[in-house]
Amino acid sequence: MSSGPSMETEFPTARDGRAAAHSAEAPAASEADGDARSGTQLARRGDDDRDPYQQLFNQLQDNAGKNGSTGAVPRMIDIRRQLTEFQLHYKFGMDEVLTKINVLREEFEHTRDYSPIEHVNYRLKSLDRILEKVDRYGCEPTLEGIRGAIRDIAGIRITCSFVSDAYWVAEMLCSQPDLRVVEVKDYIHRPKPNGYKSLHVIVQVPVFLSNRTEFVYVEVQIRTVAMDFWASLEHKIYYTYDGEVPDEILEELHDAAQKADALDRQMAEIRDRVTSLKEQAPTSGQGATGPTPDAQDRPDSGRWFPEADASQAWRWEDIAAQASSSSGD
Ligand code: 0O2
Repeated sequence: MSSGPSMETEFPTARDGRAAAHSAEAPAASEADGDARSGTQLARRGDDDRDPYQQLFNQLQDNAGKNGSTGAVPRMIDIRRQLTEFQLHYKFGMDEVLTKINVLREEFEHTRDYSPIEHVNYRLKSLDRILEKVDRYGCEPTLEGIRGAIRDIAGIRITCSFVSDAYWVAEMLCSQPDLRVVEVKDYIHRPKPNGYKSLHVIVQVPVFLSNRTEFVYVEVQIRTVAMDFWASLEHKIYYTYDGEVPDEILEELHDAAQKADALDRQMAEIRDRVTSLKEQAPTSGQGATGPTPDAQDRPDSGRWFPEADASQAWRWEDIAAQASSSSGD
């Protein structure tokens, strides 16, 4: 069952120097999270060593012991299995959402003149980046802690032509009954101080495993081509300078963000003008352009499909008929 966007609270420093928005009531990501206390105890055991890698490793090693793995090699194999399983569930969740997006995309491509979706990219966050965030958030470096607090391990990015398309796509996704909408971060309406714009929808998707159902967080970022261009460059610059971007570059980036915004507005205006001109234009066969040409005088579709007006879809009978007529049978 889907729920509305949740309340936001503040978490420590984000990349734009501001506190990062995070859900105050992040629900448990999994129905099978099990006994989170075991993870907490292990994290405490590593209190004198705050390295999140070490703490996570302690937990995995402990789990391996509980699973009956004895000896260094079986333990290492078990640890690797735990990590692979953890990551796989995010991949499964991401695949589920990607399928939904592809269904929308193909439906638009095949049944309408226009698709609001331009490109789709996706990624799974690396363990390094996950632990970096664990450190920044100050959450437990355990599988349970990570599962509950880090919600962009599975990330999908949808690029659209227009701002209105971004909201349209978000609406179509959020209305799917099997997705739980956990939070919507509208950085289009309220850009980050550095100029970052994007619509982030955090959902939980059910993943049906052999013995249980897990609800996995997937972050879907939806933005225009112009916003994406800006964000990709800013991301590279941010990492080039290891987060310490000089002020003049930050100013230039901010200026570029405003230009990207102006471009989005201009493109939307052009689209609106073209749409209204199209609506005013006489439809073929009804006026100034003269009568509808005979099927054989029309471009390809006319030649292939004598009843082209009835359907744009390829029909086997038409293809067979065309093939036999062109072979002179
Ligand atoms: P990557 O390489 O995509 O994994 P926080 O991540 O703590 O700053 P929070 O609340 O966890 O913030 O999530 P938020 O703000 O929704 O950001 C999640 C993702 O959005 C980031 O993941 C980026 O992909 C993108 N993002 C957010 N802010 C910016 C920004 O200012 N510039 C750019 N280019 N992208 C941004 P990662 O983990 O930072 O990066």
